[in-house]
Amino acid sequence: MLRPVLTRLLISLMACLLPALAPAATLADEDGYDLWLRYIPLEQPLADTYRPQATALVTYGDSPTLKAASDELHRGLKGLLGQTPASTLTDGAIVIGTIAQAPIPTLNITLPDNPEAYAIRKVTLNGKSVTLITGHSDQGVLYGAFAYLKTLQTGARLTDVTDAPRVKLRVLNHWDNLDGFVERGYSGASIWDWWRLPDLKDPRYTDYARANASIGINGTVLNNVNSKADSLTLPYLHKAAAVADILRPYGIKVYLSARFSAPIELGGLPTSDPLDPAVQKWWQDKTAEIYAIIPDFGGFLVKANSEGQPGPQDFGRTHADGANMLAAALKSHGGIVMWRAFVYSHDNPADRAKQAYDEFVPLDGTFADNVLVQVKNGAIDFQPREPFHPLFGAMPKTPLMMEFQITKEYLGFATHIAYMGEYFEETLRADTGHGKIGAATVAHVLDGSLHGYTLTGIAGVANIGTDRNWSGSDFEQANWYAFGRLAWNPHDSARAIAADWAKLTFSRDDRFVTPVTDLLMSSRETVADYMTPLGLHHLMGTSHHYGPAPWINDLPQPEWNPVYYHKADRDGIGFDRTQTGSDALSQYAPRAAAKWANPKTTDERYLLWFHHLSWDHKTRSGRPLWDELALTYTRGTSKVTDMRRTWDSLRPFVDARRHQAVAQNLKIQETEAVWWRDASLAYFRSVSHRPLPAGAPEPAHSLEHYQSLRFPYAPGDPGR
Ligand code: GCW
Repeated sequence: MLRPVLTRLLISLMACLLPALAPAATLADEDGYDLWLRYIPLEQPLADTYRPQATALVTYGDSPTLKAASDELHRGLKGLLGQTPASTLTDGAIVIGTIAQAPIPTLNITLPDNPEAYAIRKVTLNGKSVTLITGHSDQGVLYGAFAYLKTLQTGARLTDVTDAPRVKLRVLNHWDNLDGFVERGYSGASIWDWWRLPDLKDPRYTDYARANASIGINGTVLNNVNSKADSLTLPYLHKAAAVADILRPYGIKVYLSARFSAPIELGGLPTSDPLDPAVQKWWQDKTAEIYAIIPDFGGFLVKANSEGQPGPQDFGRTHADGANMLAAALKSHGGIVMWRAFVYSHDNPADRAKQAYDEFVPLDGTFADNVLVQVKNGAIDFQPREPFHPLFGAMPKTPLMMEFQITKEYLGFATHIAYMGEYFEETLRADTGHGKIGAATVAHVLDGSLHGYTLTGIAGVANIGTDRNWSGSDFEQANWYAFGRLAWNPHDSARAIAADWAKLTFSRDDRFVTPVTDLLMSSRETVADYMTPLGLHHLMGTSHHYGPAPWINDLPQPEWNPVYYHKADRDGIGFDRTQTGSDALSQYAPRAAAKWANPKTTDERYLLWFHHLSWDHKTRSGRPLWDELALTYTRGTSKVTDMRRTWDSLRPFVDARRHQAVAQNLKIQETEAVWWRDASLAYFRSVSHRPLPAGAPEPAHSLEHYQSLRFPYAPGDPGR
């Protein structure tokens, strides 16, 4: 009696499992080079009316950008549908061209008033039923082509689409040095082979351009903000021009980080005082020289009077004096200045979190109209969690642009999975309190709608290098992808973007997409839990920023020491930024500040950022703060174990090579999460003198062991 039941059970179990396991046999190994542009054959028919027969692809107009669009569609359609389209107008054809290009005006398509807008429409042209991809500009058409291919690849239903970016400048910042080293780079060396440029025409540069254009990125700063003046010399300008030539058809402009002291270092002038006429002339001549070589040069990014970099304050001038001098040189050429607000000073005793606001708010309204002030997402430095920077919303007369960090200096480098899309979204959706509820988020500052900025921008510190998979790991690609999508539309959904990325990069199967999207969406919180729980910040090792070192207290600048940030002692922990402390809270508009003013009502993920509290402080769970801290660390580590399990269960949907690569990283992440927990708790226990609560395991090693660890060869460390 039992046997047939068991057999039936077994058969139905197999029936459930087999389809799930089926894909594995057929999945060819991939190395990640193709990113989200894999164009592998569509495994199931698409039901929608836009499914191309791939009979034809017709281009109206002729330009390098239209050629790039047409090449991409050829490549995509051939890969996805297995056929190379012809070029005659037939039913089912895809037609591309700008809205002004005959015969497209006859179709009366309307587009938003934005030069980069595009539309995809099912239309009848010369009696043929075709899919039209059009835009005001060739660049718009290119974006439409990528959007069309994305829809095919994700298996979405293609209805009429009209879209335009909400932000003008969508820019990558490479922290790449001229010798190939990438500051905070975890994916190999710089992709810019300055030595062999300008002769080198690396096909990788074209693929870089394709990948960036596919997510709407339209600018790239080639060199590190900690810059060398050499990048402004003629030979290096020719090298940058060679890169610009390759990127141009893809609508990507080249920018350079400019060293403020270049007039002294290159020009032999005694000063780089921005009010000195000879200095002004030097920059005007230099700028003219650049435009003669790179006619569509984007402009300069400047880190000045920050972490030892030269700047206008060396001559008693302000940041605005410095930015405006460069802006004047760029103005007639159409260039812009991105002036960074990442400033803090060792001789300023004020809370580091307050210094940029104090310095820049008084300058509001004094910057030239081709200057943007580039502000990091938070007031300290790309920590696993930071409240949004109080400058957002506080400079109504100065376009502020965002600086996100795509490369994960403080979130486990390229090894740990931490989906930055979710982090970016958290910042973008934060209510600044500087306007109507629902219309005054950080995203509304950036898209210009809150203060009527006409110049808008979002920058991201790139995570791209020479690694075959570009970003140091397959999952790092998600952060590059999400950055581009959110720069295009800062109101977009990080979850929807994660799902798209998972489909494009691995599999469209729901049994894969749902768990991977969930994994991505919770991954950054997991990292915050095991590195910097409850609003702690800046607890990592000196210089390399790899691993925990909350005990460091002997560095010359106070704010370089983790103890400056956590202030833990026998009685309690946390940085009091309320009125009784540094009062950094007062830099926020009242509505935003109110959320964080009282520890009882503060979202506990920000608790110790704003409050110094007794170890006995009762948290929302009812547990005392000490226990809550220990259990949050522990929760973080067990969530990494869950991530490993999830990934293991997804083996059938991923080629063996990439599955294994990710699995190996997750194993490292699990080990390092435990290290973070154990080292941090061993230290905080030595300060609090409290026993670990039930559920928080005893650290594997002594505190002295963790304190003795050294990492002289950590990647990306500028001090090594
Ligand atoms: O996050 C810190 C980094 C530095 C970086 C600096 C900055 C480019 O540790 O490596 O320098 O910020 O943003 O200027």
